[in-house]
Amino acid sequence: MSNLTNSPAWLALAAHRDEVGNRHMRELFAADAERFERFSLRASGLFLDYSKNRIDARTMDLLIGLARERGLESARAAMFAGRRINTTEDRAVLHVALRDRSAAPIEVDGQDVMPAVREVLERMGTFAEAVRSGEWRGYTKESITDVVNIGIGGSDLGPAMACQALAACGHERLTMHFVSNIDGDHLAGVLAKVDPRRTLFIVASKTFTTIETMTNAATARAWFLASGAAEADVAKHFVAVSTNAERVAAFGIDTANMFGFWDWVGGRYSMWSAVGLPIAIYVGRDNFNALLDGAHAMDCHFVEAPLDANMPVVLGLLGVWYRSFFDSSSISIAPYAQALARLPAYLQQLEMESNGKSVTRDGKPVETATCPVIWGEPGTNGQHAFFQLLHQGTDLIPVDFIAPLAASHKLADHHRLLLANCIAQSKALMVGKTADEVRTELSAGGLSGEALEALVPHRVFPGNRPSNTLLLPDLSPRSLGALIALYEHKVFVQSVIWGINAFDQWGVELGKQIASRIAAELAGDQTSAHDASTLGLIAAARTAA
Ligand code: G6Q
Repeated sequence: MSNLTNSPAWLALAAHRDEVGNRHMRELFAADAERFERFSLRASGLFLDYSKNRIDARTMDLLIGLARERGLESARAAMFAGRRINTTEDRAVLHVALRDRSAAPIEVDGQDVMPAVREVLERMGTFAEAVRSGEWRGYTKESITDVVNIGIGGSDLGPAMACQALAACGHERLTMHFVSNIDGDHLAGVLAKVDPRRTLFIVASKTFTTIETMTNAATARAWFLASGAAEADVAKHFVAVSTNAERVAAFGIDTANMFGFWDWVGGRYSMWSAVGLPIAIYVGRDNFNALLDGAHAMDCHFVEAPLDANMPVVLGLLGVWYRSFFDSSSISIAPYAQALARLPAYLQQLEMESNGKSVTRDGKPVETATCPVIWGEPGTNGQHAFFQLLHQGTDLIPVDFIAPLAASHKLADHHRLLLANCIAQSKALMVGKTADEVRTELSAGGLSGEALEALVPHRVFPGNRPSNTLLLPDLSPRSLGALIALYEHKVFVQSVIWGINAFDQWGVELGKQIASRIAAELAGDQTSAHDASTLGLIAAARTAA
């Protein structure tokens, strides 16, 4: 494969960028009555309007050409075929197998993984239904009312985000809690609210070595025993989700109460595995299956749809277009759904941990910028906070607007106003407001002369600010599954274009190693060689302790 930035497709895009990049979207819409139809797509129940982007038909042709030139189709085939595409960890990448609803085998090294996938899913479903029905009881024979998931990163963000998103179909008796931070305030806050006799702890850790999770789990276990329960009662209140049976047993959880998964499931791609147990408990087996169905439908679309009508491909390429050709260094995620409040944080990990890389798959420095910063807040809240910068700031920040068309609540009129705001923001970003429009508006308000002219520059909106709008029919498990799978594949598409490995995360290691050394040093009075700042901070922390 030729180098990215001197490949024919890249050079053509670079030349084309000036042509289309200098045109205003107002003009592009005026010149093409079909623009909305041309630049919108349906897939797996989702609707994507990408017409409010700084593109024309040729831009998309060139971007699709780039995807072909970079071998997207063969890379996609390699992932779905269970090849070890995560080369630095020598692992296959098969989160798609976790939600595969066909009867076809999926092999890793000649071994069909599907029987084990179905077996764990079946056990999860049975266990979830037992907790929901009240058949699973605590040591005083009471039903479970509170579920506390102890996990961090990939073992926390997916289930936490999904349980909040799907609260409308959550079990009435159950309250879900998620403890991730090693800051004792997090666990203490939850323990203060729950009754040990009616609480189920799920200790979720792929490795079962993560310091935050192991510390929180040990404290929760000690708290449970201190409440008057016996060792033998632990089995009724603690279950584990892990790939590491040995460590689970060593921690003191019976492996009969362990739900397994496999090294080919990356942490941030794991909510479809046993890591999704809190979701299955909260919304039930059928709804969890519907979540998997939605993701599988998106997988099929990603594999089957032509590249120019392929939603993850289009979304991924648009991201590359702004990152690489407009030097746009962040993307704002704006879910117009309070229940999706954790979605920006979830996507932050998915995108930034996957594609926040500076070397290519073969270890060479990347030739272009890679993953932008992902951030956001639910609308309409964001409008009253940072949207000012999106409209009139100096950076070009594309926005993904995400909205369910049907409300999950029955409150009159709220949803109409919510959707109106979502649509209005994408329009305002696109059309902006010209100086002449500002003048007309101000003079209609009675202003004239110097006073009017002094205000004009402040009230001009440049517009031409890009956005995608993703409409979900509703915030159902199926729609959520399709939405998350869409972003997973978007990330994969971008990694193929940039030539990086989206599935390792060596960047989180160094801090962990140094923290364990400093933790030991804070417990004693010896300090190893550090820089002056680190030594000073250790001394300050010792004083406080
Ligand atoms: C995800 C990352 C990371 C991981 C956590 C928790 O892709 O690898 O966020 O999920 O560090 O790891 P454990 O599940 O092993 O505790």
